[in-house]
Amino acid sequence: MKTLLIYPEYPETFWGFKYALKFIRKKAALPPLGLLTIGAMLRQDWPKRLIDMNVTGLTDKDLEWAECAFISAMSIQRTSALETIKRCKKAGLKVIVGGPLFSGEQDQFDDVDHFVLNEAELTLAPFLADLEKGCAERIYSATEFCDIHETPSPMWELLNFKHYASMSIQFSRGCPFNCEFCNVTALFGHRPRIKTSDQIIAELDGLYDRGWRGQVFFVDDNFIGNKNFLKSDLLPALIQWQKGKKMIPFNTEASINLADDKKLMDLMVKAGFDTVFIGIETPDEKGLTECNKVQNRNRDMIESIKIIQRAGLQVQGGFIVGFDSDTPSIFQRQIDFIQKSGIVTAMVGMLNAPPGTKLYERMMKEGRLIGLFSGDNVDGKTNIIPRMGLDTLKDGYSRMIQHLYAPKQYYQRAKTFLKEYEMPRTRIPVDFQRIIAAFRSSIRLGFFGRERFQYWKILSWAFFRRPRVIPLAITFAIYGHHFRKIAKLNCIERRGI
Ligand code: B12
Repeated sequence: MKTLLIYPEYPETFWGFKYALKFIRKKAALPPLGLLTIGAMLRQDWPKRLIDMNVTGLTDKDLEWAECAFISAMSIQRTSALETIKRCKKAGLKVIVGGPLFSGEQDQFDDVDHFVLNEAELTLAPFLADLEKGCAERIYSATEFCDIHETPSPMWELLNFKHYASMSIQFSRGCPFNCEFCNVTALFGHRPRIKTSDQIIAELDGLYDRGWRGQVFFVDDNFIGNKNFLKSDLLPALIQWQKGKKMIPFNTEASINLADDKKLMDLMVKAGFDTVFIGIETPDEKGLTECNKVQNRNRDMIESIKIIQRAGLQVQGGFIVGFDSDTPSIFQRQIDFIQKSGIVTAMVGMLNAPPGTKLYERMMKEGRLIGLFSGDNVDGKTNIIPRMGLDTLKDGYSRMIQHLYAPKQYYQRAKTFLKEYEMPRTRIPVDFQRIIAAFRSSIRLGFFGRERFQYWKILSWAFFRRPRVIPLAITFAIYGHHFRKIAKLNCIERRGI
């Protein structure tokens, strides 16, 4: 069966990096790993085409060629997913969908032929078997979690690498913690399930052998869910794998207790990790208790962040305002915390209740749910009625993001980080792409940008004090440009201008 694997378009978002990608002439930050994995699970003799609509259009020719479409999406891609499903149906294709968007919203997608939900490792084979017998049902779902030792390597050959800023691989699924607002445990379970080191090395080899030399994102919910295995098995294997190659930089997501394990941090840095995203959420102990963020409680979080930065890992952070215990003073406290932490990429969102979370259930019981979760927790919208009042929350939030991404504060934060950061010795050499990006940023930001003063100030500081961090300073400048655009866009949308 001729198959299209389609990833709908996402709107402009914080993590979409649309305005930053332009500097390096890339079209998307990351590939659709779910679809590449599905591709490897379908029959080998089915001809397949990947259409990531974020890098290429879905043409009528594609639709004429195909017999069926497998579509994957997050909630944020809802609009494009609906349009795409309609087009596929009109072209007479069988439409099969899966991924986070479809797990709780089947009633909104009348045109879909088959929902293959939860982890495809469990639901795809029964669906395909029934399809072959001509008796496929409309919905396939699972209540268990799969063994990811069985997960095949992504079908990299479907991908045109040149459009992407980074590649991604997945080592584990699930998270040992239970934060009230997060749907990871509902989607992927509480016990982290891990792949073997051999699986990971094979996936990396697949990328490397096809010529990929750039960043690789380990898209784990919490990379350090099984620390013993990391220290005794995976990280030594990665260190070995990097030998004789140009260092391939890795990044991932982890919990803040990473700071408590010096050996783990050192091994991660040695293996090539340079950045971790951490859910910090709030400096307020009451807020942390409320959302059950036990791993962040009773610790000096600023100090933990600095420990990680000094170990050689950049910390990116997620922050939330709008907890029941928050008072209007929270906005300034968050600003002060973020500025002091040197977290340059600070994703600040309003508390939202995604379906499937404990928070969603609580809000439902309390009669405080208002509408659908937009799928983007940093768009200045929420689907709950906050205790402090919606207007107070929105105003405080708006002021907060304007302040945090304003050139002066943003570059100040970057400098705080660059001073603290213990840059690992093993860095990738400056490549052509970076040189072009540096040139473009100097024109776009250094001459025409409203940040031009700050731009040259940080570069001259780096030039005289820490020349090795210049490439990073330029990267931050480019990210800052993107964040300001997104912040502005969200504010304009909210005010209905
Ligand atoms: C990597 C990642 C990203 C990457 C981008 C991914 C991409 N290709 O664009 C980045 C960092 C950019 C990102 C950003 C965001 N993300 Co994100 N992200 C993830 C993460 C950590 C891993 C996804 C992944 O690659 N998994 C590995 C693959 C193999 O698994 P998978 O995609 O789930 O696919 C499996 C099944 O779902 C199923 N399946 C999937 N698709 C299909 C299709 C068919 C037809 C079938 C049969 C089966 C099937 O089978 C696969 C194998 O089991 C997940 C969390 C998670 N653990 O999944 C969150 C997650 C997907 N992200 C989420 C969110 C909310 C976001 C943001 C909106 C956050 C924000 N506020 O900005 C942004 C928006 C993105 C944008 N571009 O605008 C949510 C989505 C929730 C939802 N209901 O939509 C998740 C689940 C995290 C969470 N805690 O809630 N994200």
